[in-house]
Amino acid sequence: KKYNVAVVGANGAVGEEILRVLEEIDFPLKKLVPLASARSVGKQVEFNNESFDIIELTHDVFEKEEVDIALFSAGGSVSAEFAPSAVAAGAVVIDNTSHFRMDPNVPLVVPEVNPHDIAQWKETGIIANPNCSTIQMVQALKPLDEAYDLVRVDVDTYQATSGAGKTAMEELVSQMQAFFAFKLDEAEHKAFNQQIALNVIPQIDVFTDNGYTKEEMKMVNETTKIMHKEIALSATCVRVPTLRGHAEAVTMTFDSEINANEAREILRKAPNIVVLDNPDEALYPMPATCIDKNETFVGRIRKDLFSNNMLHMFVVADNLRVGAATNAVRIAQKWIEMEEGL
Ligand code: 11C
Repeated sequence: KKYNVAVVGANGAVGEEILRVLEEIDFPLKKLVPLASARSVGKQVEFNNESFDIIELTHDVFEKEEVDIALFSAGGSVSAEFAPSAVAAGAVVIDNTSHFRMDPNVPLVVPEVNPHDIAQWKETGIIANPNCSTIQMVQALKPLDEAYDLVRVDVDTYQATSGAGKTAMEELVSQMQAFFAFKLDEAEHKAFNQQIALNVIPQIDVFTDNGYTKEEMKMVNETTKIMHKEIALSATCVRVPTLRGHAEAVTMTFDSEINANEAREILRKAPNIVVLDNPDEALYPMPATCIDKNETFVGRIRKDLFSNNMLHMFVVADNLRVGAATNAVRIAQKWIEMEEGL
């Protein structure tokens, strides 16, 4: 069977990446339906070397285009308003925004971690895609949890500007240009509340009452939901002046003693994980080496100096791919497998 697939926000940073992933893999696509707001009508997106006109996102477009699978990536308020129309038209919605993630009736899925949760889609018609920084982390945590029983995670992130969308990437580039013109002090910032060029900002999204940001609390709450386990987790999320690729320094505490070599082998065998870990050759993951890749890269795997139950690692993935587009498409593939009883 082949499927009509709508991409909502088709010309956004994540939407464009969804098109690239659909091109690269053998997806049973009947028709692509690129949707965006009225502002984008008149623009085109490229798919398989063809230009497709963007179609305006309306409540009845899903029925009219006979959409089977709707991948939403145009912001929480757009999902809130239009996902119910897609569901009413008979489509399954795979939502990239945070809007439905913590709804107990909506599954929150990373296919390498909790694929069976997809079956819950029937309750609402919606499957939520987690936050980018959560996805790459839980992919690496899951196999280690199975081996050693994870009890606590402390994570510091180094998140690229593309996490905040295309305008945020442009803001970094224009501030760098201003720097080379000796005008950085006059450069504007809108996407971030501080200068991002030649800086790091220890704030992503707004602060909540407990002193942690929303981004940090997403990592706490989403990890618990995806892993079906209360894991003590503390995050410090930091925006850095890169364009793509989120990096994370992750410290894990387990209920049993760990062995770093064994942990490295466990990660080597884990799905969609690539271990890059050879200090002698300065081999470790970095944002520059993960761009356009669909795998999550792990390195700097080492035991804690003071505790036998603690392990450290550095995890890097393309936030627009693994952290958004690739995960959404993998959910769609799993959903198809389940629907077709494969
Ligand atoms: C960032 N993680 O890097 C955010 C972007 O909940 O889907 C993703 C926000 C989300 O800014």
